[in-house]
Amino acid sequence: MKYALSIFIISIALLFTASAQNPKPSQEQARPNIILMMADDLANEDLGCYGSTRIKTPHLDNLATQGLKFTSYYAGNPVCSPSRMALLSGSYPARLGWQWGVLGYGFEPKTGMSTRVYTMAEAFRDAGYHTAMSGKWHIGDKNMRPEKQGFDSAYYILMSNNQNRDMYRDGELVQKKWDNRLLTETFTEEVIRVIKEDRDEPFFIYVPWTAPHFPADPHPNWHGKSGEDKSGKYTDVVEELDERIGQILDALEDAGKAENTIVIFTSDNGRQPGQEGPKDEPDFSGHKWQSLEGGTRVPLILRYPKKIDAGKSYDEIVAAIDLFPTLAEACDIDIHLPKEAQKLDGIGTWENLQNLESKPARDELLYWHGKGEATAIRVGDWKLHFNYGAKDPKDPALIESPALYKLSEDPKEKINVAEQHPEKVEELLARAKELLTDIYDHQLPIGTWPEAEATTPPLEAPDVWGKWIE
Ligand SMILES: [Ca+2]
Repeated sequence: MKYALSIFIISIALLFTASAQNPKPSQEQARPNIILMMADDLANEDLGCYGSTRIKTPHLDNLATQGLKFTSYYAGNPVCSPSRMALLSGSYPARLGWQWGVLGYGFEPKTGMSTRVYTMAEAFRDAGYHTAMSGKWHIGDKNMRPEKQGFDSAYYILMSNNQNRDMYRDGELVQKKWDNRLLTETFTEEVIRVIKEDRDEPFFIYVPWTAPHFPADPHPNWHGKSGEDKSGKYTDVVEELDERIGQILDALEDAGKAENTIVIFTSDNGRQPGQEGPKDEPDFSGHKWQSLEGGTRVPLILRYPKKIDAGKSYDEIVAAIDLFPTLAEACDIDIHLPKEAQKLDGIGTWENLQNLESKPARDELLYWHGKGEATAIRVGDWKLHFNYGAKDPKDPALIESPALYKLSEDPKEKINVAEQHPEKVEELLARAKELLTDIYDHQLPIGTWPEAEATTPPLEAPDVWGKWIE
């Protein structure tokens, strides 16, 4: 007994000595913080570093010179709600029961992303991170709000800035009838508040901006500032967004946290049709709601001074679904998916980003338009539209047979080479069917409100793979 007591006392003494010798890790030693920012409906042609000559985005251009600029990054879907589901779940939205549209438009409002989904925020929270969000949610109300999906603190609007006027903090209504002109400012203030907090644990901040989603209502300090006439409001809104991002980066610097923070900026889908923006020639055909490249191929900039070389470009395929496993790898987090959770489609690509010459982790991707089944697949440089053409089911220009494009030579998808490459068509169709069969076999039902009937049964096979796959 006396011996055991001595051992106990010695152990306690050693424990205290050890903790005195190993104070809490400084920001330099700790796991990296994350700031994951995502604009709403912002396209490549809106940023100077992606070729805009009309909109001035010096802070994002500077971020690109300090970090890595992606040229083949794909948002999770060409419309808001499923794009966000993909980002936070690491899975194709069809795997989570999504069928079409955005919450409040085509997507039944009493449904959303199931709480069975193990989100990126939950993984970071479970790994000891402080998780925060500031911005637009749009993937479920009631039991599917951010505070139920892994965020320790959440300051948000529930749907798009044209759909609702209430602001929430951690589930409590804190403002009715907010001013659309001030949203970017108020979400910025919240991000800076979290950055300044004195915490032992690292942070993961998700910032889904409402800008530049329509209506474009410039902040009073920016209204008319760009000097653009017809497209002026849109330009003013994007230029304010750039300036706010500069303020966030300054706050990081002032807090001494810039070196050890992974900063990401991206968009949830391409340009809104009809949104009056400057007329720089876009890199790609198509826009929001379409599976042409312009629907989902959007900017992504990643800065992490400690591990990622500055001023380079990464041209291999990376998708929104990859960010969950990739950021987990970057932060040394093992993702422990609960048994009832989703199957991940994302592929960790952190090694590739540190060694740009390495074999890419991903070389294929499925595409959806915003209104229904899967429509296309990319494998390497080839893209096959196999369902409803590139647009939507009501479009008069429906393709009558699968259409094949070689993206390096034809990024605007103008020259269908299916007849010249029938073997490629067969190969990509077969691969699409394989991937879609797996999605059909391993899907979660869509989430529903507590009192709501589960209105959407799991998808049937034709819902998932559509017209050209038998
Ligand atoms: Ca959007």
